[in-house]
Amino acid sequence: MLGFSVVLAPSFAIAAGANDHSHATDSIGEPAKAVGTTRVVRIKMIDNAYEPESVQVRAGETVRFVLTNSGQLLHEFNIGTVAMHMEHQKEMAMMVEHGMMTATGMNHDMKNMDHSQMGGMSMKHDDPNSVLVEPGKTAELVWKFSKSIELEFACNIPGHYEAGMTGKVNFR
Ligand SMILES: [Cu+2]
Repeated sequence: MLGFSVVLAPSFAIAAGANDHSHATDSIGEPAKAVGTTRVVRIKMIDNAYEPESVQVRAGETVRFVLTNSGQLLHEFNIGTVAMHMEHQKEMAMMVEHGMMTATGMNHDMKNMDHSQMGGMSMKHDDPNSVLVEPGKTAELVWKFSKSIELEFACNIPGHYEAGMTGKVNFR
């Protein structure tokens, strides 16, 4: 019995850690409802940058981001720490590799497929702190910021972050 739990403990720790990561949104804030939100921030996406490149927010503030993709490529608006973006870039690269998205859009036929046999990795792009916007489209992300920490909004589609598709969230 002792041997059993010793063997199980490490894998459980890894699973819990992975879960903590994908749902660790409490420190960066949380998704919110647009109802009652007064602050609207419009951000234009181009290939490959945001306009403007920074936003000012207050701790505890709820912001309705209205994101318009004026470029020719698919873009993401993701609120997170630099470490989170680095991690998400690996997931995005995997999704592109598996044909879930192309340079210009989502593969809507595959979006909701169950890829649980792929090493248990979820292939759904359903992170609450992120939205994908196809060329010519407008999407919204309503986010409640919790506390003043180092945050960036970024596009984690392969190559875009490196090309400079990132912006600063400044707490005032
Ligand atoms: Cu992009």
